[in-house]
Amino acid sequence: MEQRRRLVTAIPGPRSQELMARKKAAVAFGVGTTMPVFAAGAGGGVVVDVDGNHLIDLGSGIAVTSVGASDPRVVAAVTEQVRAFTHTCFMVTPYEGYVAVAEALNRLTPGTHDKRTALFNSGAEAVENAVKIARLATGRPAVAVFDHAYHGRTNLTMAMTAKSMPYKHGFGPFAPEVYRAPLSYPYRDGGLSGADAAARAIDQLDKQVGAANLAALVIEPIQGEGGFITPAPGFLPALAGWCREHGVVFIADEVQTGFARTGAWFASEHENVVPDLIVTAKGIAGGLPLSAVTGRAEIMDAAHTGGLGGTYGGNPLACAAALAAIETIEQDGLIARAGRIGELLTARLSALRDGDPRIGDIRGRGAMIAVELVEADSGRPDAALAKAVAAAAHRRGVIVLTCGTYGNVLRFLPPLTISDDLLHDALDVLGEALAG
Ligand code: PLZ
Repeated sequence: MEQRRRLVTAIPGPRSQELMARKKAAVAFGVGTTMPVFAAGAGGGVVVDVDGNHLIDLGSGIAVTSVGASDPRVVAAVTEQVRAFTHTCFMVTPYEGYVAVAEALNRLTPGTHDKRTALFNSGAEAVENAVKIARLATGRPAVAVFDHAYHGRTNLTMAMTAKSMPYKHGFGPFAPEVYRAPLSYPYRDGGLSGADAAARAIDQLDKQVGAANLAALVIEPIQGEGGFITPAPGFLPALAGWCREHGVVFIADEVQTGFARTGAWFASEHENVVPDLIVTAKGIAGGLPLSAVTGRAEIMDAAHTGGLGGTYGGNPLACAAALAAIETIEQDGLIARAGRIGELLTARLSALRDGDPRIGDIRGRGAMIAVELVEADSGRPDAALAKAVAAAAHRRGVIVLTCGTYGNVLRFLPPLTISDDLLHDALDVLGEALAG
């Protein structure tokens, strides 16, 4: 696949417009799309649409295709597996791939303690299971989550997700015993130190819930949908320390930050935090649906036989893809590559910020970088600007996503296989889009 931005029609082209009309007639209105184009192929750092336009991919299908969307090792592994068998159900007649993925996750996740893993299909399903396990292991009901958090769209994870529109609006009532604490948000909390922000959160949880009632504290080490909010140093370790002291299970939701994305296997590692349980999905399986809960054996094994599972959890095709994706990340040095992508993005975005007060903040780690756009005079979130810049980039052939509680954050999550040339071209386009 040619690794170059090339537009041969307007965006969207005629074939995409035809398909969009069919979508409108056949697909539920609630399922939205970021781009008005339909994909025909994807790989490296490029998505090719049905009209033959080559678009630069700065989204990786929301942080999924870290090894690219058609890595030959993933394709070969899945092809071999699909010929052997597509499914038996691990709970009926198990197969080696599932066990091998569990072994790999036990090896790769932070900490040298004895670990166990259970596999599921989606990030939300894994988050739910992590909470189930923590409740059983502790015998406690309550769950602590944070402002701006995103954990999914199922009933329990909607309760855990902070933002109402579009994720929760009208879909209640929500699951009980979920309590929200204030986050560390250096750009907007007056530069509160990590330790002070943690003390504020702990004080609130202590007063309003009580540690003795808390089964788990669930946190994204860098918030994804919430705006790539990167807590001040010390925030995560202080929370983890408090959890340890009070027998609260510390659960890192690394669905978006995990699997090499931030320049480490897991974002928790940047602050030497060892979560009790760690939730993974997205980048784990080269684009196939797979998620996992990995953690301390004594917590994971609290659940009775038959208490955890699901028809498709750890599907053999997804497991084959995951093993190939892990091998690819290791063989191709993609963790270091994520770090270099972060340096390039940060340098180019910093240059754009000089002289442009609308770029309020640049943050994130590795290949997970964002800019928060604000009104130049007031510093208020500027969602309209983010929307306009994203739309202008889309028209010029760059797939870029927005996020944030206020919708004013542009986020960059390219495949780790993208070339420097494509990144520079995309940043040129972004500069033009910002210039209006
Ligand atoms: N936890 C940290 O980022 C998924 C959501 C896109 P699923 N983020 C993308 C959308 O609008 O639905 C996510 C996440 C974190 C959990 C999840 C949920 O993962 O695989 O989408 O269920």
